[in-house]
Amino acid sequence: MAASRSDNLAQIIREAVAKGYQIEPKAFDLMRQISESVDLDVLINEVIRQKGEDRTIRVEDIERLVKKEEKEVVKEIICKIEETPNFKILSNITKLKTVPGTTGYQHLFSSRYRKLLNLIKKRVDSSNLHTISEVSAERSTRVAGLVYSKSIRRGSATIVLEDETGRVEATAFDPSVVKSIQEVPLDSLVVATISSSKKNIFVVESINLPDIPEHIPNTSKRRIYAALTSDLHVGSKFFLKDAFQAFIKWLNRREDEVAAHLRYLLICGDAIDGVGVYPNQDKELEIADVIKQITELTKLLKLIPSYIEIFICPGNHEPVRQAQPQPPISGSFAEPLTKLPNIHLLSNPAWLEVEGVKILMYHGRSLEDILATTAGLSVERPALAMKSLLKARHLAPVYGRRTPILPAEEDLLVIDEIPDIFQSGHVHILDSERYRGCLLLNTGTWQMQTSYQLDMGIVPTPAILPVVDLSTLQVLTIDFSKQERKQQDLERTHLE
Ligand code: D5M
Ligand code: FE
Ligand code: ZN
Repeated sequence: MAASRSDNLAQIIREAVAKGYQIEPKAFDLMRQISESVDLDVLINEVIRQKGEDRTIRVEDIERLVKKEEKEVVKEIICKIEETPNFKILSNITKLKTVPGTTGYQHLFSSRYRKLLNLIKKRVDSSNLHTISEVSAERSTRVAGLVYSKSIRRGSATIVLEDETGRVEATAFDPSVVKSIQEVPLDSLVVATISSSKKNIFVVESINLPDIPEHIPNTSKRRIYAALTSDLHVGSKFFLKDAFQAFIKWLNRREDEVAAHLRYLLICGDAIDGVGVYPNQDKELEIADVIKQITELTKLLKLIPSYIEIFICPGNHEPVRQAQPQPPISGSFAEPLTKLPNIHLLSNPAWLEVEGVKILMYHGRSLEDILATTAGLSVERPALAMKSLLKARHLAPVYGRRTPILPAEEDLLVIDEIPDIFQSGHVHILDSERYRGCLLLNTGTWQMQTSYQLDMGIVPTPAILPVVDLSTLQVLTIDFSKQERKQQDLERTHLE
């Protein structure tokens, strides 16, 4: 049987070629794959009959003419032929050399200092850099130091900088320098020029973060979409299962051009709600067992077409170490998920390259600390807090607040490369910002407002999915919270 089918296919191709037609390789591939379920003889004759000047038989010609009841199968095959995934996991932290206790933190901070100093030297004029012990009243001195503390007053700002040689306190009066001090995150590295005033106090003349240069982002050659999301909280009574299922249905129907060319789904932490994460959480759980939550998550993700590659990094609700960097979900917790070949479990943070586009995924726990310690930022615009992280070139600069950091030999939370897309979640508010060519996206949530968030005054934006066109890095959003769905250009809605 099989032999006669392939003979038949060869015969059809010979006939088409004899009539002066060429068959595009992808179309050939498609013909081969549908030869079992479609009457190719009739189909190709019809294609040829309808062809005009163009004598190449293409995938579109075949797709247009297959019978209605065969369209679904053919569409799925076309997706696979046309868009084999092209991704690389660049950094996935599975093992980390930890050093216990105070020594560990000393190592960590000296690693942070060295790594950030190397970055800042590329960006800021770092000639004549001195140590803090060399600051003197005689001349103006350039130093690199970690921000130990800062206090902002009306018309001035005082900062204490620290390096391995000591600390220095200096005050800024120039309004633009005062503003810069307001914006620098605590425990981040800065280069400052410090001089002495007549009143014998040190004055900050300038202050700079490592920052990023103007960046030309990488884009994919072909039009292909990635859905970036986070904070599903499967297992919570507040998880919007219906809306998430509407998203899955939309993916499967492939009715619009975005759904048809969507090949990646990135889940940036808090995929499940976990157990014992906050006091009295059990009262708000639909599923009170972590494995059962993961099984439910797997059930949902299994409904997503298998040609979509899914990447999941942990957040603060996942059953992994809370100190950052966090390893991927593993062991028995990972088991249900790893049964699906299109699921990739990543660390938090993780770097990946998708269709040539470099993406940094970080759940975003430290956003709480940045928001709490930096004037001028608010929870409604988490992408601006992400911008602060990017400028500081560190994912969790603020030490000793809510973000637990692992004491280790190397500080892996330094942002050593420039991402094309920087994704975070955690605050449950969809927001985007472009900074020097880099797209910053906080990807919202699928969880309704919880009682805790109500008390905190956090108003989430659930079930609105941002989708990135990887060929342009434009973002559109699809609102699954309503029956009537509307696609919108995310940045345009900001401006309205
Ligand atoms: O976090 C959901 C939201 O709640 C996010 O905006 C942060 C905020 N949140 C969570 N935990 C805390 C604590 N401990 N203090 C202040 N704000 C918090 P999720 O990680 O989904 O629970
Ligand atoms: Fe969350
Ligand atoms: Zn979170």
